[in-house]
Amino acid sequence: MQRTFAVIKPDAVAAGYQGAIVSRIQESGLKVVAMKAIRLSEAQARGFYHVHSERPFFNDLVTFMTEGPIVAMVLEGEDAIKRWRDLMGPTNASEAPKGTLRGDFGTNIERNATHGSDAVDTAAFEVGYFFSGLELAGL
Ligand code: IDP
Ligand code: MG
Repeated sequence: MQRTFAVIKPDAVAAGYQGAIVSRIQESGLKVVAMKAIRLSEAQARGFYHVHSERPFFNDLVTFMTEGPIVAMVLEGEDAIKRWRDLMGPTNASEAPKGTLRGDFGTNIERNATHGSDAVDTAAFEVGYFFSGLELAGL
């Protein structure tokens, strides 16, 4: 069993795609073990994406991620990190195949509907950044 961190980004929440995206997660067999809607502050978004702080798109990314509420989730299943990345599709939503979440619900390389951890260590950091132990217990 593995856990990964997932986000429905502000573009997809504003468009009302939360329900469809959660359905696709559940249909894939991944279990939603924690979920909350929040609006990130600028500092919180910068902290979440700190690995990208030197990238040219960082400031735009922070602006995007703070423009409205997000839905943060912890997903569980065998090989959950890779399975969630596969369900999302490639980063650039304008090139993502139909049938992937980014292909179906995203717009472009920035406004791409969803986030997913890319490795065991980033999943651990991201789950802990958004959820306390109490919020993860008992499910
Ligand atoms: P990922 O979300 O597929 O793991 P990353 O390279 O980790 O992709 O980038 C994090 C997020 O930053 C992307 O999901 C996207 O929203 C945004 N992003 C990535 N590359 C670019 C870019 O070249 N221009 C604008 N935004 C980008
Ligand atoms: Mg990434």
